[in-house]
Amino acid sequence: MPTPDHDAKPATRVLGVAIIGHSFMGRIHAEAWQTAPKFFELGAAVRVVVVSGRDERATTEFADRFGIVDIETDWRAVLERDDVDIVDICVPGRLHADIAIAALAAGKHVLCEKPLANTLAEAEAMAAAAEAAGKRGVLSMVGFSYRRTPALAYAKRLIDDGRLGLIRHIRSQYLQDWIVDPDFPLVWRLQKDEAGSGALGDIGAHIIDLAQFLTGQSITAVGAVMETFVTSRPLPTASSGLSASAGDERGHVTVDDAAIVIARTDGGALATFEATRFATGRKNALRIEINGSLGSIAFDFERLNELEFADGTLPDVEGGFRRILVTEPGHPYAGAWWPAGHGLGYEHLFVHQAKDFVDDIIRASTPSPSFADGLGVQRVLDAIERSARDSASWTSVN
Ligand code: SOE
Repeated sequence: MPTPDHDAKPATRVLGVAIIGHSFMGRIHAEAWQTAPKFFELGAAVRVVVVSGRDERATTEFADRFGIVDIETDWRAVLERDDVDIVDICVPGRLHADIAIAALAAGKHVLCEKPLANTLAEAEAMAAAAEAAGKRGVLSMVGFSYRRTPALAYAKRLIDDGRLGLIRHIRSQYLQDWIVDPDFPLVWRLQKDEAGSGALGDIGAHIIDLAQFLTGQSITAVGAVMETFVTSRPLPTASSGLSASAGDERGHVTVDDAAIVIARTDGGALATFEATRFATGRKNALRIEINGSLGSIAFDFERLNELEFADGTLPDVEGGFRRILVTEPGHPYAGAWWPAGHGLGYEHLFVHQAKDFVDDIIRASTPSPSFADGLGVQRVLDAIERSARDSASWTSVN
């Protein structure tokens, strides 16, 4: 007679992921879901079970490359599947609301790329759907991945511990240069109906989220200017991620190339934000500096393993900024990776995002950033666009 196996482990819970989209974000998310369980102890096994894309050949190639067994050419089909627990939305903003709301209604947890939606109305509908789903234990998160940079997560810890004191200034820029060439094609990120807005929503949204997240304060008022420097571009013949080839026909650019914003927060701080794709030489310079009554932090994503910290409580002779290499086992996320000093990259933020979302699902805790946080950012984006349209508050010099 077989003896009962008292040491048998309980069956591991398996979370099935459906990725919608297979371009830049689809790739980095697929990699993240597959890597997270290799480096972090998760309370569940994670399997990417299906990828969905309209182009069957490209979707199949993607599935083969990432070892994903199934593809679907209609995202609706993945919602029918019992082996899908998480729907991961990696497509242009135009589709976010439809997919997220349907997936939540189908009982799937949803991770949605940023910005949450193309319009404030869509973001409101998504946040309402997320709140209702949350009551049924169905969770949602928006992909403001930079929160999961160890240096920024550590900055958050310093601020929460009071090391900066009262926050006076938030000074932030997100600078890229991938469309400086006026003949760079009119990819979806440059079309309002696809992306909602341009530099503002694509990269400005990240620094607005970070400012609110790091300080715990909300932006209450904004003044803004926005500009489209290159108003017509060649239509793309093919595109992948941020690269594309140009055809002979041209079309209108319907989004902003740059946005500059001044703002106030409910904690009494003054903030500035600059988002541009025309900062020649700046590739992915997400920078944020926060000055408080007791100290300051400064960060630049082009040196993502470093955080600068000025401790204003030190004697003057020891003052000023010093560099912290945020790779010690005691720093957020860093202990799961390489020995101190070996450094992480862009893709690791997405691994941390996948890990945190799985942790939330296992613990049944509300993910952060939630769709409500995404809606909060969308309200700021909307106010910025309204302010930029209304030049009434400008004062002429002459
Ligand atoms: C392009 O500007 C882009 O890929 C953004 O869409 C991402 O959100 C940002 O992380 C990097 O740049």
